[in-house]
Amino acid sequence: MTRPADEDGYELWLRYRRVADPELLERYRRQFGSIVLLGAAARGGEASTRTLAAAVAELQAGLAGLLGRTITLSEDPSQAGALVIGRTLTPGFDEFRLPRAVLSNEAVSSNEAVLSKEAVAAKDGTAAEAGAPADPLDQLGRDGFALVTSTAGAARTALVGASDLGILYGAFQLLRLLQTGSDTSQLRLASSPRLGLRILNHWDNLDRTVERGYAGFSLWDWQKLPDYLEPRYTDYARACASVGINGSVLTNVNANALVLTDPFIDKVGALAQVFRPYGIRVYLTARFSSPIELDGLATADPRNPDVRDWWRRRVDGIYRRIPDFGGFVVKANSEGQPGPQNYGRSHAEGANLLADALAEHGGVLMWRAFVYDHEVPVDRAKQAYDEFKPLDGSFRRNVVVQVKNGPIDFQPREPHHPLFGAMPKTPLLLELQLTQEYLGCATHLAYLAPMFKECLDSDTFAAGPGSSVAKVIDGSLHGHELTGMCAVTNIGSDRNWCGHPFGAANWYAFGRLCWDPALSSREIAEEWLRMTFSSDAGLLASAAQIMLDSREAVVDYMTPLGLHHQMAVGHHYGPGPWVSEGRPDWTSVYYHRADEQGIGFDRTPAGSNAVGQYFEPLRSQYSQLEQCPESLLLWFHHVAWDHRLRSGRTLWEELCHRYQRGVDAVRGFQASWARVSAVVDEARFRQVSDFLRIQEKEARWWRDACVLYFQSCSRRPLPAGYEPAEKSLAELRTLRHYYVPGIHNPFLAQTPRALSGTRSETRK
Ligand code: GCW
Repeated sequence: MTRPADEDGYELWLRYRRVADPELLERYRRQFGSIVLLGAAARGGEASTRTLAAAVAELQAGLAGLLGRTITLSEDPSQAGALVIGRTLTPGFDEFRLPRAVLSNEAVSSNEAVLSKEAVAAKDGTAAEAGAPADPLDQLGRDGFALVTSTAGAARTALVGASDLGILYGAFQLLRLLQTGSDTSQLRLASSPRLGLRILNHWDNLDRTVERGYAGFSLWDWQKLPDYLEPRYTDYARACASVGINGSVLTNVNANALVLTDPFIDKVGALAQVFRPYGIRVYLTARFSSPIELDGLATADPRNPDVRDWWRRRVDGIYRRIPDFGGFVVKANSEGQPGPQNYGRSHAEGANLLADALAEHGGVLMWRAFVYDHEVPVDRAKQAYDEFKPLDGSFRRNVVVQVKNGPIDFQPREPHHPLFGAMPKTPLLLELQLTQEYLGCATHLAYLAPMFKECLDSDTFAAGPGSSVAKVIDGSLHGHELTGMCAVTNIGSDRNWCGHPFGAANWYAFGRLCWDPALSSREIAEEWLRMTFSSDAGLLASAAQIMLDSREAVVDYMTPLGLHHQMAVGHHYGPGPWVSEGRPDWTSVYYHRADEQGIGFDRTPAGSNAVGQYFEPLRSQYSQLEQCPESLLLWFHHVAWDHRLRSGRTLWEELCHRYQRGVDAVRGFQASWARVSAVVDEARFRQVSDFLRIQEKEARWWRDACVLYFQSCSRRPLPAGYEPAEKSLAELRTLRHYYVPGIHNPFLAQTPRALSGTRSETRK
């Protein structure tokens, strides 16, 4: 077998290479010979809307690649091999009707689109009174689709969408089935997204730097917008739509008010125009002090009538230019950002100010719960809950509170955020981070679906057992219509989009999980691998296992047993367990609390009592040393070095063991990856190999820095078999990093000589 030709990763998972298996190719060719648009979908034989045109173009390009032949538009739906496309209830679909039994199966009902009126009516049993059509396809919700093979007449396939966007999503699903070599001969598939808001957050600055971005610069070329539209914008939209993503927040939550001015809104409008056919709305971050900064108002106090008026006028102006503008995300009174508390007002008052301005246009306001104040002398992990829980019920209907997966900050492992389940009257949006700020930036292979699933599947016990985070955010637990999930992207101007050739798997997994949080990490990994590399059995076995083990490996070599926030200051690149200067909750010692007796943050009732923010039985389970999951041990407990763990090892021995295990896991990835060299093109193979080498080196760096530092507290010998460190603790502590992207690096402004005296920095 010849090695595949080099690829640069630009095509992501939409490569559409020819189906390799000759029999399958033949079957697919027979099944998909022409495309027929039915009813309103067609206008003079052509797609009637830009969204349908995008669906047809994607199908034509995809099928041409996969099947190696041109698929033309035809007008004869009875012809064998027709792919018949239309909206639900279009005459002509009779032969494709799904039997009721199929439509009421698990797959469909668990996928109800929460925002759709039809789905809600069907769930309430009010469908008949509401006058909803009896056709079960109409229960697909706004974005749903069905793919069905004919049961009478010539062999054909129907792609039925609840809307044009549903058809586009169905087109991508059909292509995915072919790309993954699935059996399409008896299709009875109906699907719709479980979450309404499926949003990417770009932390992109207006100068095109990207906060915590490790894959180049921002995609948005503000200088050339709105006149020049890079083809890449369309490819971004295609990739997002292919996994159901329907929103893009273009700018950093550490916001610049300038983006709200007309010249920028024109640029934003040009992007919205490109994204619109793909069902992607644009959102912006709104800086709370904008009325002062842009128009010289004396205040940004939400109770001030001029301020209210300012926001209303500004929002009206945005909607005049972008009628389907999605809304705002706001980071307020957090890490130096302005907010309502500057005026003694609550987060709810701040959020409602902007929500009111957006409401009449149907806009959504996403208010972040990522707040903590170093003046407040309580455990940082408790602050968001303390601040937001009392506000439950005081937000406007178009507000969602955006909550990170865990209570600190996107660490390799955190327990779920205690706000999930604790605000029954407020829709909560789960915020994840795809960019690997705390998981090795773009050079470490870390497939994050297992981490996302860990949070989604966590039981909050808010309404008894079975109250998972997924049920909180899909609205089913507390009956909300606004539902969703968002993620800080890892996308940049790098040719392969995400820096690491495996980075795009996290983008892909995020979209797939928004669509269906019940998908497994393995299913998603295998889909992505088949589409991104190939369906070679050896590749799938090796690479899927690497992916599935990768996040746990990072946890092991960075922050095992519930440790957290141990990275270097500012850029967060590499270890810094010794960091102790500056504001306490930006230091590592604040979190690990290592001393001669032991290590870990006591969050039991005897300590900060953060456990008190969880529902029973979690509260008791986390409080008791013997019952607390070992993976979160040092998150909740300060544990003696000689305490015995389930392995029979002492805590000190187990800690060393896990650090070493993390390094060994990466070496295992290197060996597994080496085995796939024949079936992966050389360019991508080599990049992954090189990056794994970097990862192995940096895993050792993490291990040595942490173990040697903690040894200076534990004063215990290294367990037998532990690999000796290459550098001393003193050497490791003096390493300086000038090269880390993703932040304005304070070191770059200084010469090494000036730096020799530098011991603390101002950023966390
Ligand atoms: O993860 C932290 C990052 C900050 C970021 C902040 C946030 C945009 O270190 O760079 O700021 O979270 O989520 O607001």
